[in-house]
Amino acid sequence: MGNHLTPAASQSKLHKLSRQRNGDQTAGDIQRYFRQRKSLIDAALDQYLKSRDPQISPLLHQAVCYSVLDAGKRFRPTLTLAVGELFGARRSLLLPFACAIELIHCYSLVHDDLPALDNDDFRRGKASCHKRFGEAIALLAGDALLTEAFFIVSDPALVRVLGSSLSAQLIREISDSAGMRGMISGQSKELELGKCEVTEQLLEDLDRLKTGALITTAARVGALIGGSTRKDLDRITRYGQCLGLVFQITDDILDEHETASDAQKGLTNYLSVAGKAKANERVQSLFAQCLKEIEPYGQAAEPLREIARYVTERKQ
Ligand code: GRG
Repeated sequence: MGNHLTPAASQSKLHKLSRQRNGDQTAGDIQRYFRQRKSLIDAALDQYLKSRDPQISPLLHQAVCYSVLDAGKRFRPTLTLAVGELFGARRSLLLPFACAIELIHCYSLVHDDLPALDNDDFRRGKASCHKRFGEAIALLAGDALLTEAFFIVSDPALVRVLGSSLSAQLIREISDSAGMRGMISGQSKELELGKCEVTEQLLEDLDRLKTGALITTAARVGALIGGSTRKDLDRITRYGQCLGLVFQITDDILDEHETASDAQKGLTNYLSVAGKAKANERVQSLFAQCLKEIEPYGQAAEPLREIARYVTERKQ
């Protein structure tokens, strides 16, 4: 597993980074910070997925690796690392959870692209999993990714270090946000949108589940592993909730052309209901809320500030 970083070293690195943010090389430093986190996550994902267990069907293995490796922004696992590091969590404990959350995200993309749902031919700049491997294998690859996430975080060696109570809490939180109280419910509600009057509030509630739940959990997991206080956990939860909503609204804005053609088919999202000006306004106000939540952490929260800024201003 990746490099160990002790809580003290992690904090001092963050403080160093924060001090640098006031200097001249700020943008470059923060980019380096995120590039480093992404490489760590990519390396850990490689390690988890590339190991060749002879029991794994070669075609399934290929489809799983195809759907996860060598692409994706790794936004959710980066968030787990950044929050965890703020609270001095050990990176070796954060990485398995960060990777598990990314696997769940990848599974949701594979299943969402299937003809029964979004019917997308392309994902992450290449053919979607079902286009490359067929629907049956794509369905199984998604199932395998979801299951593998829980295999990784229930590793007895990890549970021994975290303690059974915290391990159970983390696993339950992840199941809760990915499952029928979270992401899946959001997706299911979206399928039913045509049956009722669609308001901005209704869409926000739906987006909080479909996209926001896993993002909020990605942040909370970092805080929980770092042993944050209840008050800090509540702050990070609110930060994650606002961030999740920003993520989905900016996604709707980025998909403006798709949104327009969806609207002709009677499909709605935040952009088509609220309009671009209001959607942008909402993004800015949520961004301000994100910043407010992490204000008490001062310079040490600079990576979280940059994550919020990145999501607010993102172009992809
Ligand atoms: C079908 C199980 C299932 C769930 C459906 C999350 C979801 C619910 C579907 C994924 C499709 C979608 C448009 C979700 C909204 C969230 C979103 C913008 C996902 C794309 O995430 P990025 O931009 O993708 O982080 P990368 O490729 O960078 O990881």
